[in-house]
Amino acid sequence: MAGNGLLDRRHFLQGGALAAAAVGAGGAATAETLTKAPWMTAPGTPFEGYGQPSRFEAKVVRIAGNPPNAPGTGASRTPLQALNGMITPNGLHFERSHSGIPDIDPDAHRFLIHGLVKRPLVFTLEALARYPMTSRIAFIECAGNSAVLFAKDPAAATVQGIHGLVSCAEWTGVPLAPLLDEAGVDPKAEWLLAEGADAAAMSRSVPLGKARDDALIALYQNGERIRPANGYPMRLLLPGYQGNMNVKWLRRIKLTEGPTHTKDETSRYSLLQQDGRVAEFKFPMDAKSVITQPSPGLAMKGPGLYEISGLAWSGNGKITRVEVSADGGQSWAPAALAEPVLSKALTRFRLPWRWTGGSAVLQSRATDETGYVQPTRAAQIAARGARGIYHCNLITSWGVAEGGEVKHVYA
Ligand SMILES: Nc1nc2c(c(=O)[nH]1)N[C@H]1C(S)=C(S)[C@@H](COP(=O)(O)O)O[C@H]1N2
Ligand SMILES: [Mo]
Repeated sequence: MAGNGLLDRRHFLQGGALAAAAVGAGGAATAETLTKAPWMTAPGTPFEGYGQPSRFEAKVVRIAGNPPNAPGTGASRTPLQALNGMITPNGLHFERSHSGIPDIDPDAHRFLIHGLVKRPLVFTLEALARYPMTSRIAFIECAGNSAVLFAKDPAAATVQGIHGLVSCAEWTGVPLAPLLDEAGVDPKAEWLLAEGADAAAMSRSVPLGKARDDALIALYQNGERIRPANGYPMRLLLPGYQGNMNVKWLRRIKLTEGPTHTKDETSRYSLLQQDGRVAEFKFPMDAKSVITQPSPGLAMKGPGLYEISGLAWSGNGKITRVEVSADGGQSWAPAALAEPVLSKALTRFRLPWRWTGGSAVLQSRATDETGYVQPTRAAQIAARGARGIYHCNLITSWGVAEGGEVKHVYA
């Protein structure tokens, strides 16, 4: 068994383990023990056209940061500490845009496939929506997520502030491969350029192999039309690839011989190396995990049994293992992975922990089906230097102080 109170995951199933957490009702609890609440004395409110969360959840919101004098560019972050399961509700999916959110009229929008093809094709949304659709659950993570972990001192921030540029949804739409076949791709084409209909006309180069493998023109997000901020009425979904390549408001795919070297794959979203050179085209997001509960801002309420829970994901396949440490990485215990465990989707992990009331350093470490293991902070900085800030997937540490306060620390 791992040190500092980590328990085997079967512990919760053994009888009586949690009795201490329930309010002691004594042996004589009956229906009369419950007082009659005001909401039981009169009928509730009528139904709504589009539902909203309870007013008591008003604090569960994204936090937005926009650079001064740059309206439109910036990001908002998912409140990971307040969510459970693997799916991000649409109103809380993170947003990252380089030139604001365009107000696209779906009837006026057109999507073009051209370049090295036999038959250029133009689609209306209606025409596209007649093709056979598929659904898949996939995370999207901005390659700039968690970059603050390279800073000299630990950021005094929540899991939302540090890691909130990752979300996971069920995306439904038309696979790209049959559309490419219909256009008739020239054998010389090995890449494509995908461009958005925002004022930035943001564009990225995508290898044709990925486009044929599992690329989707997504039209729906968790069952409803994609939200404006996430690409309405259509976006390119490239499961597991860095967020930036998942071009929103997709208007054009151009088949090309080689990469186009657009602004967003040269000035950004590439990896600055120790020697000052830049590694372009690192596309999949490597395996990563983070503990969401407890985490900074969620103080411990007193010694006893807790469930440590968090999220793990890999752009290279399924998560096969998540280990948790309560002693800063000296000893590890395997967490339970909640089903379904899907390739390139967020995976929820859980592990019971008996907190004695003393200090602890909580960490999680993910392994994916390729055998890749999430690195420590020291290892990632040693391998890369502190300037290659994209694709940061190093192990995060939450320090629990005596008294229960939880803070981001470097272990
Ligand atoms: N057209 C367009 N597509 C875009 C962007 C953009 O600014 N314009 N931002 C990219 C970046 S940097 C990221 S991380 C993801 C974010 O997707 P989301 O806003 O749906 O979370 O969209 C990508 N697609
Ligand atoms: Mo991004």
